[in-house]
Amino acid sequence: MGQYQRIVILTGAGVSAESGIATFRDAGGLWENHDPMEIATPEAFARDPGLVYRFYNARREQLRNVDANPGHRAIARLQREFAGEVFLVTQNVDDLHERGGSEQVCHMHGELRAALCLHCGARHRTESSFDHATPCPDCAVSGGLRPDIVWFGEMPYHMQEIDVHLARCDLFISVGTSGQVYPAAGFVREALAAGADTIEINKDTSGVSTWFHQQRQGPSGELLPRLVE
Ligand code: BV8
Repeated sequence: MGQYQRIVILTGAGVSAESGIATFRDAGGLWENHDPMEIATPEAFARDPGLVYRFYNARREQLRNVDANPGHRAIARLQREFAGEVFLVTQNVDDLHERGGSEQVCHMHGELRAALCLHCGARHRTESSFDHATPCPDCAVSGGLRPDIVWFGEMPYHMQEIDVHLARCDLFISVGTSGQVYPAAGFVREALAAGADTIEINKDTSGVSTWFHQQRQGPSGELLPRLVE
């Protein structure tokens, strides 16, 4: 890695899968007989808020029973020890990168541990379940708290910051993502346009594998520590 100055790492559900968290597509695609892709939408929240609150409360609850894995810890070590710059952007909404030791984590799809009040706009950290009846800790109004998660059809967070890092990186590493969801799936092309080398780590191939100079196939929990050592 010594030949690089500025690394961007993109992670997806495959990195958390090593901690036992089901990915979007490997989980047999159903949760309570619903397609997660159908639940992670503003329309689903408007149509059946209880289902959407239950979906995120269950996933937030699951965080109590899992821990960061060697893949998360390898990324955190690289961020600490690499002489140049490492920018970590994740599609994952769990807090496993933070629990693996990463201090800089760009959550482009939001976070399970955050709630957004639609009445006053305040964002709150929360490890507990909440729903329509839960009053906002700031404005005390109930009925306005939603998961602070970027749903399909909503603009991902921090896009300007991400684009700046992609435009100047010399190495782009994508780990554990199926390359099906945009704009994240298009980041490799931005990195290539910047002249960066590109490496994909995945247990299979992805929708964008052909855009990578290197494809390393296998579990991220094994391949990331090898990449970083
Ligand atoms: C937007 C939060 C614009 C929710 C998520 C048609 C064409 C192109 C694009 C679109 C289109 N129609 C609609 C769109 C846009 C849409 C999109 O891309 N849809 C797809 C489905 C076609 N995108 C959006 O809507 C985005 N917003 O475009 O906004 C805009 C512009 C202006 C103004 C307003 C709006 C917003 C997308 C964000 C949605 N929210 N997450 C939640 O978590 O509940 S996305 C969701 O999918 C998760 O974040 C997940 O991380 C992400 C992507 O999935 P992956 O992480 O890749 O996970 P997946 O299960 O798919 O794959 C796992 C991979 O890991 C696999 O490859 C597997 O092989 C690998 N793996 C498994 N185990 C391991 C492993 N690898 C290594 N080791 C292992 N052990």
